[in-house]
Amino acid sequence: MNRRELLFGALAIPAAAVLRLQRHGAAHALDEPSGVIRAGEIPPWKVNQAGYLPGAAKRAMLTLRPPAAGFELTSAENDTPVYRGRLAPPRRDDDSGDWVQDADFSAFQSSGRFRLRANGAAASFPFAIGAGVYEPVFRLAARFFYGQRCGTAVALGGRFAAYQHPPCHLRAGYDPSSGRRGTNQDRGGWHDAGDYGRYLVNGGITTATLMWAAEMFPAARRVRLDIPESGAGAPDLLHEARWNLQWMLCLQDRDGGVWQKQTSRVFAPFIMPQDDRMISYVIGTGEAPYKSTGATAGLAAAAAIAARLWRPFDPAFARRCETAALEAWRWLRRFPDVTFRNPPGIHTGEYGDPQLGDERLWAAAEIWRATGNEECHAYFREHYAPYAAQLPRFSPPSWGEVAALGLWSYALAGKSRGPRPDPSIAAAIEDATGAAADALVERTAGNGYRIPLRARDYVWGSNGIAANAAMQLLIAHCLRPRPAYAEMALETLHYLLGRNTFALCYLTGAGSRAVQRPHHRPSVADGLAAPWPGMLAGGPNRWRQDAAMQTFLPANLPPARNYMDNHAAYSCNEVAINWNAPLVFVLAANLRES
Ligand code: G3I
Ligand code: 9MR
Ligand code: ZN
Repeated sequence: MNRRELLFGALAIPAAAVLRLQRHGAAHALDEPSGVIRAGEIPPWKVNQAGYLPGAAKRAMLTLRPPAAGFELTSAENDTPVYRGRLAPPRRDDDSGDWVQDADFSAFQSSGRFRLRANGAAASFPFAIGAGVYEPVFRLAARFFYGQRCGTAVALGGRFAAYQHPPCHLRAGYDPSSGRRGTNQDRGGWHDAGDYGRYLVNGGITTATLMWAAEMFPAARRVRLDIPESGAGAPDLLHEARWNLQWMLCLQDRDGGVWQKQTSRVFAPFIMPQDDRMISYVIGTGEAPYKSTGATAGLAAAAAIAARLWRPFDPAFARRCETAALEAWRWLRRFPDVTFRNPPGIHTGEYGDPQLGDERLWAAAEIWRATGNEECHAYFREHYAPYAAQLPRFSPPSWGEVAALGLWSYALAGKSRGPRPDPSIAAAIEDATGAAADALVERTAGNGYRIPLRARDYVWGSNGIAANAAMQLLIAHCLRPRPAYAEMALETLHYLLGRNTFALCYLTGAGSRAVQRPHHRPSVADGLAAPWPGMLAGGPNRWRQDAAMQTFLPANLPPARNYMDNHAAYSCNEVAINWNAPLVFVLAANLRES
């Protein structure tokens, strides 16, 4: 055992802990145990490191003992003060344990680069105020998906030219759990996360979120992402979503059902994708009907959205998607409740969901909206009510809880062309959505860092929960505009981009102090110092579901502090397509029109 593995900064790691790590199979990953963020190294100013919009509310947080009275905004070029304000009295943020003072400089609306200063504190990182501050961040976060492409060569180009790989995962076959045997030609899609698996359920919500962003925000259709399809006649963001959707269509069987995933049988080690020579197997439930309801509903919903949005650009592809969605629906009527658990011998991600009523509801809503299909409309009318009633109590949508997406799509249909929703149902959904959004607004205003997360939301993927909450507010804003909804969505963006207890930008490649060591195989294996850009880390997870967090983090941290920037800590520092997508959505909503 390497002596370095036994030492962790000033902390000596007991040999027993390292052994425990080895048993978990993670010791190889801990060649350089670092990434625990110590209180003394955290800057006192917490700002959105990417910047603020001139006309929007602008707040930063200061954590300083003893507290300061006033603050200054100074030019980042010559340090001239341009604005002075009073700091709010310190308030305790229970989830992080911080005493936080608000610096509100909303009244200052000029563009430029600035810093915040207060007596007794080092100056903040420089940040921009400008109408276009989120466009480069949007591009970064949206191009993440291109970097996750599987089965093809990837090259980020430009200043990221070093980030590239040749085609990967070209060997495909059927695992016996799929009910089939032999090889197949199923390729493409995106690597799900830090692993190289591809999963239908997660692909469904992710492609849907990106397609909605392209549909709802004209500016998001304009930004060029420099992907192979750029300039090919449709918005780049739609093309990117289509890349994954085409792979999802490959996983639909002739009977309309869809297999759960295509992965190797175990996770690959930390190697580049082209070096992972394991076969990517189509994996099923292990017994008839082999396909799963969650995967089939995910494809049905996403393909229905694609059918609707691709009609003007590529009618043939739109028809193919419509047929796939309708065939998936027929399968769902036969098999409404086939849950998925990993069959014996399969150890990759599960995305197993025991409750599938919300998936069926979402599929019905999207198919009806895309086609006017009467059976789907009837299904939706019969089943929506309990979900609408619970909406104000739901967490934001996630891979396992998609009822809200179905409800919103139904109500949003009233605002666009196509089949008309029943007005009383649409109104009930709008009411519930408003009540849910009001609760998020209230939580945001009451939270020290102005986010809607509660202590119990610091779970695996908490940053995804935050981003989805912001998306939820923006959808509420589309249905029933209220300035507070759009404002509070921005507050969560500030949190993700640096205005948090660690003064850490959770998006790689953005800001001044961003995540350095995410759980992402190419970032570890490529030998480059900086990780791949544009990736949102999972975020604080109070349950510490990996050996690195359990071993290296001090005991009894407040919920929001359960995070370390180490690639072995996959339960707080992995990246994933379904967390990046709502971030892209929120950034899309805040692009400048031009
Ligand atoms: O919400 C509950 C909370 O109520 C409960 O108190 C708490 C304590 O157990 O758990 C919370 O649920 C957590 C859930 O994520 C929240 O979505 C579970 O603990 C946690 O185990 C679960 O983690 C999932 C993880 O896979 C492990 O299955 C993540 O949602 C999911 O995003 C993640 O997905 C993985 C894929 O399997 C493989 N590819 C990478 C991807 C990202 O890490
Ligand atoms: O890399 C895997 C990641 O994508 C998953 O989210 C995580 C939980 O399923 O597992 C990771 O793989 C680890 C495995 O579970 C245990 N052995 C070490 C693997 C890499 O750290
Ligand atoms: Zn691949």
